[in-house]
Amino acid sequence: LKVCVLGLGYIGLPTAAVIARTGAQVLGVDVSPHVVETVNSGRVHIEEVDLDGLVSGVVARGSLRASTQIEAADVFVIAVPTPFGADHVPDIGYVLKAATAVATVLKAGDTVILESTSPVGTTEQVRDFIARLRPDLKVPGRAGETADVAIAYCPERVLPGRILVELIDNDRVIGGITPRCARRALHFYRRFVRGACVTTTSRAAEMTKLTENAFRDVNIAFANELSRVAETLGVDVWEVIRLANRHPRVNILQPGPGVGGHCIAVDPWFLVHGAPEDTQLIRTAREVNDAKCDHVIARASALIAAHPGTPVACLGLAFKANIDDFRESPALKVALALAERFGPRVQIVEPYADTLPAAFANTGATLVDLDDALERAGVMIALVDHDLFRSVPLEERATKHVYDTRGIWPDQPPAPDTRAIRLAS
Ligand code: SAJ
Repeated sequence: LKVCVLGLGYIGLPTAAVIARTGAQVLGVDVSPHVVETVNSGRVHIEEVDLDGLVSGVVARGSLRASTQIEAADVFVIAVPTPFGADHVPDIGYVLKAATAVATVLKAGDTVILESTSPVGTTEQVRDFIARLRPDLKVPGRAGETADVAIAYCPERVLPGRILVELIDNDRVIGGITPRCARRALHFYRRFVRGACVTTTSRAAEMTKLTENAFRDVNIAFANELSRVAETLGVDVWEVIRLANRHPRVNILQPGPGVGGHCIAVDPWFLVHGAPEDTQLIRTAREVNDAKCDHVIARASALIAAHPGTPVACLGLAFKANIDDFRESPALKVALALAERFGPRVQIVEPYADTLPAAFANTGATLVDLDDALERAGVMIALVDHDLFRSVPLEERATKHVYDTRGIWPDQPPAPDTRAIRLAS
């Protein structure tokens, strides 16, 4: 079996490597010559648990290679980004570009699978696109009709940090343009997926993926809203959530400085865009989570301003705990806003960074290690729940003015002045 994976990012590269391990011949295609060169030398350009060993193994065995040029294959897996443009309008330009490339080498009997998170109807658009580019091939239309190629949607659902485990163990939703397309794609996923593979239509599969991430966003928004309410009422939100979660049917998520990453903060907008009149809750959840980040900036600024001249430690830049991914990170947004306002007073601790991101270049903020920060800083803003930060005992924090946006230190006595802080905005 020859498989071509388009896009060698956080999803495409692990997927290509896992398929290559099953013995298939895999070609990974990426627009970046740097990525192609890195993979061909058996190395990886992204951090993911155990990915380096897997990639070096399959490249050494000759089952995975990379190129900037597409080649003929039996199965094409499209795993390119689907960002949104102005006004949160989804941009499927990379998907259509990948489909154009596939169309140049597509032949009867092939299967095309879209994995990128996409607005409902995108897989049908890919089908129409291929039909226009390749009128010699019969694309799938109605159930029961024969077609030359199969086209399906199968969303990735893996969690960064657990990608290799979840690629294999998670259940997969496989949506065909027709039931035959779904069955062909199912046959492919069965090669490496241990979880259940459930077939449906491409539109239902597209909406399922968006629904999963919107569900999480709405639930995080609930927790973030509670944290604002608790602040106003002078109650410890972490305790309230712990207590409420003792109810057998209540399971509240954790408040934080906002929602980051490339998925949860983006995908709900695809639903809003698809049905703007019907998405008040989903849209509001997005707004609540974005506003939480601004609220944290205002509150942290007020705490810092209340202690003139005191060095400030911002703990964490990553978009969530224990990963090196800073994409769309609320922690980074908060730290940058504080660095821009308070300059060299701001020290940043991020165990997953060797240098500060370029955006901090002219702020005067510095990257320091945790010990230095604990020694010098009088104000501490905890932005990411990395294990390293959780491990700081109370005696190293007791004398500091702490704003713990993630609830990582339940034993931290509220600093007398944090409760009373008047918001700058
Ligand atoms: N967050 C909170 N409070 C929580 C949980 C998360 O503030 O209680 C924040 C995180 O700190 C982070 C953001 O939400 O900033 C997103 O983190 P996450 O762990 O919820 O999700 P991602 O973006 O790493 O991965 C999600 C997953 N989707 C779901 O759990 C429904 C993953 O399974 C998807 O494959 C991935 O999106 C994706 O690629 O779509």
